[in-house]
Amino acid sequence: MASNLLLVLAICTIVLPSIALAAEYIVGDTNGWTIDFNYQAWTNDKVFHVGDRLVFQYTPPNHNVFKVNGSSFKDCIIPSSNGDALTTGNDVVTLATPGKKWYICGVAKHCAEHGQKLVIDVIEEGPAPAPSAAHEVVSSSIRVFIAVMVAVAAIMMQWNMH
Ligand SMILES: *[C@@H]1O[C@H](CO)[C@@H](O)[C@H](O)[C@H]1NC(C)=O
Ligand SMILES: [Cu+2]
Repeated sequence: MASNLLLVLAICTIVLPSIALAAEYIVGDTNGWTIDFNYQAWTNDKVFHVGDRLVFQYTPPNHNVFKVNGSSFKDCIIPSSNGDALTTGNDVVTLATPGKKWYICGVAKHCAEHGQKLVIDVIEEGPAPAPSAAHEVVSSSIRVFIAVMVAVAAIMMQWNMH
């Protein structure tokens, strides 16, 4: 029985941290989604992975969120259909695919004159060989090592009980 528990722990040691790796980002942190904030600077120290989430926080109807393409982003072209906008004030966007993603505010001239626009580059999750991912590779090796040690302990306990 005790060894079964340890085996479950060993599995959790491997599986749970992988799930927890999906990050959630409050866009602009405590500033939220607003005008006259440098979202480009906000992204500088962040790496966005597939599965991560963006949360746009604001007081509706002061702002909204449109996902647009690169050219609409550059020129702040607001889509004509308001139905395409996110408007709850707590808009959660799951980053489902890799590549560049562009978001703008469609209210007044917030995008064109107040910089309320966000562009991010989403990278694929997995064993990325990029140097910036090196620490993640190391930490997952440590997780596997811990899991193996727990499993070995479980097997030894089983022997002792026989
Ligand atoms: C970008 O989106 C706009 C508005 O939906 C559209 O008119 C335009 O053709 C798109 N541009 C590209 C390069 O896809
Ligand atoms: Cu706005």
